[in-house]
Amino acid sequence: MRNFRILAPLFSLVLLATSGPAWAGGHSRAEGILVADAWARASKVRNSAAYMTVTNEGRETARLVAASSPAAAKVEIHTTVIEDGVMKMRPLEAIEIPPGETVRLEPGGRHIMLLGLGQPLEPGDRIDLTLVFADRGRIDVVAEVRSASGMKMKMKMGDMPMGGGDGGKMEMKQGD
Ligand SMILES: [Cu+2]
Repeated sequence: MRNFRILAPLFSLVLLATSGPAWAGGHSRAEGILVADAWARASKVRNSAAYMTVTNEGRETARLVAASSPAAAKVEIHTTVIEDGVMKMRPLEAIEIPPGETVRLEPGGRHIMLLGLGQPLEPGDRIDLTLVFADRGRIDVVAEVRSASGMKMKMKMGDMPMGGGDGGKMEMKQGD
């Protein structure tokens, strides 16, 4: 199994004990924010995406404004839109989580886009993610890599060739 931890930047607080049952499944909590069920889609191409749930346990709106990972050259916050029957991804400035609410990042919706992977993501791998929240600091998360075939996707739109697990078939449109 590959281990991306060796690439972790210095600011990473790496609590990733060794492998084994001690790992609790990608739950991290800080500054009134709980991140749970973090996972990333297995990919044999240069890009992939990570998903999770983010719960705001604070009294004010939380804003996820950036993310990074030692596993990818660039990490962006994306949403998914459908235009003319075609699924497209768009960068987002931020994801807002109202107090007391949980926002789910999931396939077909908002996600953490991993661009320029250093190496393919194989099921069972784990990657570090750092989420940056405005006014609340950073949260380090471990995302387990899962195969796309295990996803419960309901995206049979048009002739879009979903599935197959390479994650590289979505059309990307930057900006605008
Ligand atoms: Cu994306």
